[in-house]
Amino acid sequence: INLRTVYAFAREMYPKNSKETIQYGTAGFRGKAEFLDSVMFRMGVLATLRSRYREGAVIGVMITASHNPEPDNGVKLIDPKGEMLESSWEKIATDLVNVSDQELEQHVGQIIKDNNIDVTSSSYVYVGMDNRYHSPRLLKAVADGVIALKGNVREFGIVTTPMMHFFVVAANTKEAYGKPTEESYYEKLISSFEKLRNGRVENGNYRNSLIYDGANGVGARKMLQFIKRMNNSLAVTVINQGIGTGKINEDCGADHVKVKQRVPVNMPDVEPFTRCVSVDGDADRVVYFYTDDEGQFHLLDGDRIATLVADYLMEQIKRCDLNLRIGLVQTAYANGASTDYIVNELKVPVSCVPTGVKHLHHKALEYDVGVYFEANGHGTIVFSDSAKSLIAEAAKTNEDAKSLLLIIDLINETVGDAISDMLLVETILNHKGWDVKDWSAAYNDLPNLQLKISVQDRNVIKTTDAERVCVEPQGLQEEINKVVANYKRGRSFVRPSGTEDVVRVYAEAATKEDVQQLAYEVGRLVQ
Ligand code: NG1
Ligand code: ZN
Repeated sequence: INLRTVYAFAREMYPKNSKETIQYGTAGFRGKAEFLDSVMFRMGVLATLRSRYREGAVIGVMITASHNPEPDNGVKLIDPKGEMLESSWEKIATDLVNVSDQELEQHVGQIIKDNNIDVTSSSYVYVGMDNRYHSPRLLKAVADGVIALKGNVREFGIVTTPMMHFFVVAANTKEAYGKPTEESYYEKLISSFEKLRNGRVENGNYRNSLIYDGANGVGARKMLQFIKRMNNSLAVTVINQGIGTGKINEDCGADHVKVKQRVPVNMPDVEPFTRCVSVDGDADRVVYFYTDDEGQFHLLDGDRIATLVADYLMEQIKRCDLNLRIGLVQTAYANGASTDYIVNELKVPVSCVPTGVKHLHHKALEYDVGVYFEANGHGTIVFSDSAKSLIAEAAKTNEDAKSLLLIIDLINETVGDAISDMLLVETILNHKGWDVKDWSAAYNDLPNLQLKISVQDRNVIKTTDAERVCVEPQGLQEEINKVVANYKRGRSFVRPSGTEDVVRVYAEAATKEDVQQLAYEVGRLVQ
């Protein structure tokens, strides 16, 4: 391998056109698409090196900016077991994308040397993208990065983020998991879903129809594929399909519905209490919502999904008479009412970790059954190996344990998967015979609000205690405490976003008026 080629490719085709330092953040690199060509090329290079470092295991590259607006794009790397890129390599990634074109050749040489990488060994990179109009161009840049190092690349075209994670795991774990193909992904989810339904499409208050907001993204396209392959087990109406002028995530999608607490555009006229879901631009987040008979909007967010799932799994585990430790993981954005419900009603251990699924995932692995969700709808459930073998053993004689095995198959354990999570919620609601009213009855969300504040340098804000306490700038936390103390059930915190150039303010309080005032007052302290 001649590293001159890397430099030549970079200079000729993917020159670095931005001087701003960018960081591998909560979800990889993100920014305006026009500045990302060189980043993508270099990530193709890095993915190849990572694959060689991991003895030829498949590494995934996903091109997406998730819930960000359409002009943005981004890239994240997927490690061999489907997890997010190991944190020590995040730093390598950050350094690599920030060096100048002139330094590139030498810098790549240094990475190879520091990590003892055998550049003659084989490597495999899988790459996929969302349906933003600039994604194909950026995908080519990633592929060229792989080619510059004489690696192997397989392009998957337009796929969801969780599908990419599935492909990587399927490729690296030869047996059991399925093939690394789109068809195999559909087959795995649909067959377990339909076996769990067992022909019973409706039950009690549960109806099998729902509205699905695809955010004009890849989640819409893939849901249409699901519908084609399902035997009418679920009647899904897809809105914001990404056909026509609608922009990705614009006035629609999971982030819009969650943050604005409002229905998406193009909502058809439906009966009150109709179950609706919104996914985000790369379909790794899902939230439910409905409108009541007074036209009032109601959100059933990630906290709601987590509590529903934990409650159901506990019940199933008890019925199977298995001794498994179940735990829940949340972030500071979790509604206080949901945490109270978990502690007082479910009586399940619950922990709070910093924002970003890698933190949640990591913590969830400490339990036999770890349920983790961000309030925004990003999450999944992980089962330890020993839990899986206990359940499999029990399934030989016990029907409930058999269903649990199917539930495990339905879950995309590698990462939050909007469609898989939705099918899981549908399964549980059907099992319980619940409609959205029944589901909502568990607890009442405290009114809450999120603000984005633009500041000169968001990184002057430093936090601790899972981001709930601000340690810098000095004195800010005391000010926040003083304000919060004036509100019944008040809670508020601030932190710099890892995906946008803003400081986020979160507030919750006993009433809507209070929460608005509280968020405003805390926002003023930050400005
Ligand atoms: P930042 O921008 O760091 O707040 C957002 C979400 C995260 C996570 C990432 C990745 C909130 C408050 N934050 O991160 O939970 O989903 O995007 O997509 O929802
Ligand atoms: Zn996403």
